[in-house]
Amino acid sequence: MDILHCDLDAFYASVEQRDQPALRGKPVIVGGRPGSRGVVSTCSYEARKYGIYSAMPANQAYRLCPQAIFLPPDIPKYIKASQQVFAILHRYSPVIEPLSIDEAFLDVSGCHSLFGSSTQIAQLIKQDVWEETGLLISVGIAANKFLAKLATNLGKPNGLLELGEEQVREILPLLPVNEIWGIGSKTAQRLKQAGIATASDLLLYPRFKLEAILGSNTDFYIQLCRGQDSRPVLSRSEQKSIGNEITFPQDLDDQKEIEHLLLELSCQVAYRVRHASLIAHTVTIKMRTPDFQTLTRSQTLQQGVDADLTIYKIALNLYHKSGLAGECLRLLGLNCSKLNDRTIEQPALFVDENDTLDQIIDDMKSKFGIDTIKRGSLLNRINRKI
Ligand code: TTP
Ligand code: MG
Repeated sequence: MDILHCDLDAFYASVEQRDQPALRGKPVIVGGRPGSRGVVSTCSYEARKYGIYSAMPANQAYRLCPQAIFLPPDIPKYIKASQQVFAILHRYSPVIEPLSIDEAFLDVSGCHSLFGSSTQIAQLIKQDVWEETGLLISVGIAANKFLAKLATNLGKPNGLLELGEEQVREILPLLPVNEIWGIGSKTAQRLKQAGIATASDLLLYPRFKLEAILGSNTDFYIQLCRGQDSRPVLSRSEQKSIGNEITFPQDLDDQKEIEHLLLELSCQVAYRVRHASLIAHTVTIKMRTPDFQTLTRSQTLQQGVDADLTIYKIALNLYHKSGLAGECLRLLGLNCSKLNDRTIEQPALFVDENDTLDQIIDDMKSKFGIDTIKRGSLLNRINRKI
């Protein structure tokens, strides 16, 4: 039983209750305000008793519980808490797969001699998270990812549940299909129409008929219903690289124009690196000449980078030293590789004034869409075809 699934309880609402003691024990709803068209991001377990859940319209939540305390989300505060929690998880295993801001898988198969059994590791994680962040985290333990996540959900809140073979044999057959990881409400509805309400119903149903509902995922779901899941825990750093490239409609030899495009590529790639909570140790540029010769130039850095202008400076330097500056190109690319998790390594801040600007731009991009904001130096390219 080497797979742990960890998920903070009522995350955003718990952070608010932690910071404002008057809110503890009360129904707290984080998200849109009643009277607006907003929705509930999450709510405290006290509010869940009234039937309130994530994504419910705020107006409906208000009707169910008018005395609830509605709060707007404070995303920077939640990101800080999330980083603290992930730093704790990294103490107990190097093999961590983050699933969301408050949720991750850990493979602890290589960690027992250091920290004890899986249950002991789960206890240590819960204790550290509580003592250092004041938040409760539920942990599920099982032989694979599907069962570990199921264990967390069954144990919540403040859970620590190990699902051994015997418990799996008891619980799994009766598991409603909508609680099987990956089966959304529409698919669950179609399964129910076919008379499939539970995992055991699904296993008894003829495979060829099942395929009409589940398509190419049929065998995967059959395996899950048997309690089998062979997917490994994949840490983010196993993501090999993040990159972008542009093929020009016409060959381009204007050096200033190419430098401009390099800045644009740097901003796009750096944003994706930061968005995945990674930092890069290698920056590579790729250039293709009109006769289809492809040339790459790389720089590997001891300290990881993730800032727009830091990556741009490196890329620009590589371009100038490539021997192709001012030459005609048909393609330009930029790639970041040797990626590390940001929670275990801080990026280099040698252009630190850009960090704040990057953060503001990232915030706006995640709130209003990736194309809504650009650096002023890129503005003259907006609406122009590359
Ligand atoms: P979850 O882990 O799904 O929910 P939770 O932590 O609030 O509650 P629990 O795990 O105990 O069931 O999501 C983590 C955070 O992500 C949540 O606190 C708020 C945010 N979130 C949204 O903003 N919208 C959503 O629809 C969901 C599901 C979550
Ligand atoms: Mg959670």
